[in-house]
This record gives sequence, C-alpha cells and structure tokens, in this order.
Amino acid sequence: MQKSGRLSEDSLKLIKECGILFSNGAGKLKSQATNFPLEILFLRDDDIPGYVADGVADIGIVGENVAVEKQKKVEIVEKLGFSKCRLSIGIDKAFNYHGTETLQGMEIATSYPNILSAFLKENNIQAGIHEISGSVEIAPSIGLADAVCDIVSSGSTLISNGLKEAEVIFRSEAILISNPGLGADKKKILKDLLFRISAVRNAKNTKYILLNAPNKSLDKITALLPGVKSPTIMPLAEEGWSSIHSVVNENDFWEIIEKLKEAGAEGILVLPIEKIIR
Ligand code: PRT
Ligand code: ZN
Repeated sequence: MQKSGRLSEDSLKLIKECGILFSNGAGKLKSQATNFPLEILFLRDDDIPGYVADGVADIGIVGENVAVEKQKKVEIVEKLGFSKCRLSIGIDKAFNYHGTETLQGMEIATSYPNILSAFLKENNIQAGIHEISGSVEIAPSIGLADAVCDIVSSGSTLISNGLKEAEVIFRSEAILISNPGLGADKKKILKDLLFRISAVRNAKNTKYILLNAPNKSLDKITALLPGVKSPTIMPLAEEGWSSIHSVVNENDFWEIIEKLKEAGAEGILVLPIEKIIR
C-alpha cells in the first residue's frame, strides 16, 4: 500500500476494519500482520503496479488511474470505494470548449500520457502530449501547453489556476490489484481477505434501526423495512405493541424515517453497523 499520500489513511483503515493487526510505526517500510498471513510493504503509489506485476508483492491497493496508466500485467480484483477522483481535460476558463474536436492540434500537459493517448485515439484527435511529472495545472499559464489532463477531485485546483474542467476522460477510485499468477495457497488467503473486505464494505452504507409500533401498523412498517432478509418483530411488554429491528441503507434513510413516523413508528433508534456477512 501507499506509504504516505491520499490512499494511505483509507488503505490502513480498511485493513484494520478487516480485523488485521500490525504495527505501522512511522518510517517503517514493511510490517508483518500478527493475526493474518499478510506482510505489508509501504511504497510510493507509482511503484505498486510494477511490484505486483513482478511478484515482489502479491496484491496491492492503488488508484485505478495509476494501475491503468502503468500498463503492468496485474488483475483488478475489487473496487474499494475510496479516493474517488477523475482524470479530466482542463483548459483556460475563457476558452470556448465545444466537444473533443476542440482539442485538435493542441498541446496537452499531463502525467498520464497512456490514458490520454488512448482517449485521443478513440476520439480521432491529433494532439501533442507533453509529459510532466507534477504541477501540471500551471502548464498553460507559463506557455508550456494549451490544455492539461490531470486528476480532479473538488475542482478547486483547476479554478485557482484559471482553468475549467472541459472533459472527464477517466473515473477512478482505489482498487485492489493482484499478481495474475498467484498459487492456490495465496488465492485462498486473498479469498479470505476479500470476504472480510466485503463484510466491511457492505456495512459502510447501512444502519441498524429499532423502533416501536402499534401492531395494527406492522404491515405498513415492515413494507418500508426490507432488512437483510426481512425485519425482526418482537412483542413489547405493553399489549398491542411490537418492536421492529431492521437494516436500512443510509441513502434512503431520511425518506424512510419520515414514512415510518407517518405509519405510527415511535422511539426510533438508529445504530451504526460494523460488518455485514450476507
Ligand atoms: O508519493 P506518492 O507517489 O506515493 O503519491 P502521489 O503524490 O503520487 O499521489 P497522491 O497521494 O497525491 O494520490 C494518490 C491517489 O489518490 C491518486 O493516484 C488518485 O487515485 C487519488 N486521488 C484522489 C487524487 C486526488 N483525489 C487528487 N485530488 N490524486 C491527486 N489529486 C490531486 C491532483 O493531482 C491535483 O493536483 O489534487 C489536485 C486536484 O484536487 P482538487 O480537489 O483541487 O480538484
Ligand atoms: Zn505517485
């Protein structure tokens, strides 16, 4: 995984949420997990696809942008849902951009020559690619290029350099990659790790919900709460009332709460969930 940078914190968090314990003292380059057959190497993100392709590491966590750009022989095993960003074309904010053909004959500065060149080819655009390794956004203002192709997240870097996002050419997030030639033993360890990752990720956008409702409202309320299989209904000590337990998706949460209240639900409790094994 990345030693220090935008992927590091979430990569470490994911491994820890999978219940894997290891020490990651500052400056350490590798660390052995104490309760799972895993040794972690801390590297620059650019080196991760190459190390995995060469078998120095068996699996790696890296941005999809880097994995695709490096063109190394690795397999994409799983999207991990963090470090989301896009690779976009940025041009002077005053420039009249009217589709990809606007880029014809331009000079574009980028650290992603392979992804950019594939995009230009796909769109039949002849443009120059000026490869630079950092501070790409400054290239137009110093006369180095007409446009840039760089990673965008909030968009504020483009704006502060007088540029606008003209075209998204690639969407990226952190992914788990693997060496294509893993033996049976390592495949089994990877399967165990993926099982844990999916349990953590399934739980991410869900909440556990408990509420009380009069029995006459049960049909209406259970229809709103699908649960993992179906909601749990238990009688309350008070005659004619039940307690309902279920799981809801965070995105639907506020809408469901409103409907539950309308249907007669009371005393609604919402709790975080750590893992879901489906
Ligand atoms: O030192 P090392 O080589 O390991 O790290 P690095 O500096 O090359 O990479 P790092 O840590 O910056 O990014 C690692 C990965 O995070 C990238 O490969 C992407 O997959 C992902 N990621 C997510 C981003 C961003 N968001 C991001 N905003 N990578 C870079 N940026 C930069 C971008 O280059 C630009 O300068 O942030 C700026 C744009 O951000 P906004 O918010 O102003 O649009
Ligand atoms: Zn890097």
